[in-house]
Amino acid sequence: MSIAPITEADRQFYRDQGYFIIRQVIPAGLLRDLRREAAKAHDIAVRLHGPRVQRLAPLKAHAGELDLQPFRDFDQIEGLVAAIQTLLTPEHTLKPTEDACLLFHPRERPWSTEWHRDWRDHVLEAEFQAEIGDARWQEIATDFRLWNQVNCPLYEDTSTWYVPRSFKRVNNTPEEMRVYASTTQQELWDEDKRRTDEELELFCLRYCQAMPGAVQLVLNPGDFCIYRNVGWHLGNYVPYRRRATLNTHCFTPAYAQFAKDYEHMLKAVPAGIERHARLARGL
Ligand SMILES: O=C(O)CCC(=O)C(=O)O
Repeated sequence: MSIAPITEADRQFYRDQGYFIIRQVIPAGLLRDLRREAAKAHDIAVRLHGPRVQRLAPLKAHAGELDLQPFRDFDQIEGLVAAIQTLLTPEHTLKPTEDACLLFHPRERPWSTEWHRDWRDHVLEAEFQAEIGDARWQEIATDFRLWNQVNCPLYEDTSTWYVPRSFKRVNNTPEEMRVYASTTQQELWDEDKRRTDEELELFCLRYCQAMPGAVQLVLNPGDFCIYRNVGWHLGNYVPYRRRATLNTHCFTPAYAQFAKDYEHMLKAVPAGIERHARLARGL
């Protein structure tokens, strides 16, 4: 099995839309081994954080119970790094998968994350304006050395929704903000069971569909979807749709430097989306 060559049209698509799917990168034998370890990882995550846990990270923290070899083999898939470098830049590498995480379906009850744009939505506005500001953010958000998140599912996965091109905009549209503000993470999580499971499922789905221009990503086993995570996105989950999806990153030294330089700003936010995401992970 070989990975289809990346074309100039593919590069343009990613730069314009903010997402691209490299189809079927995982060979069958490796897919079998990853699925086996992912099933164990899900059991560990549920044991540690409960039946609605979203993720287990980093995988290597569970080396005692997981066989990490399939995740290391994933890093070495023939032609994968070359495809990433053609799509992005020659300085990109794949973050070691044992440092990354797996995303799971809930074993009980549907739920959804809020619509969010990573990083930008996780810092305080006043600090953001003082330290970065809109003009610099425009450069940062469209710097292709940064913000290349990956979802690579082991089973068909339609959980992720994305708003193409939104990563390029510093300011959200009023309609986007109206949808964002139409609910809260508490309501989408519904811990106190105000809705039946079906009501909650449809409520979350309506919230996904309400976002102008949003597309539901349809990923098949082994599809490697790269998306600019500073664009609007969310994850919407139901217990009947089995999910084990590698969630990782195409990495550069510039990204490591950015994370180091601005780490203090992320820590400044005690509430908001990031806190809810941690709650969902049981952390
Ligand atoms: O589940 C997904 O695909 C997206 C998850 C996400 O965006 C988050 O947890 O912040």
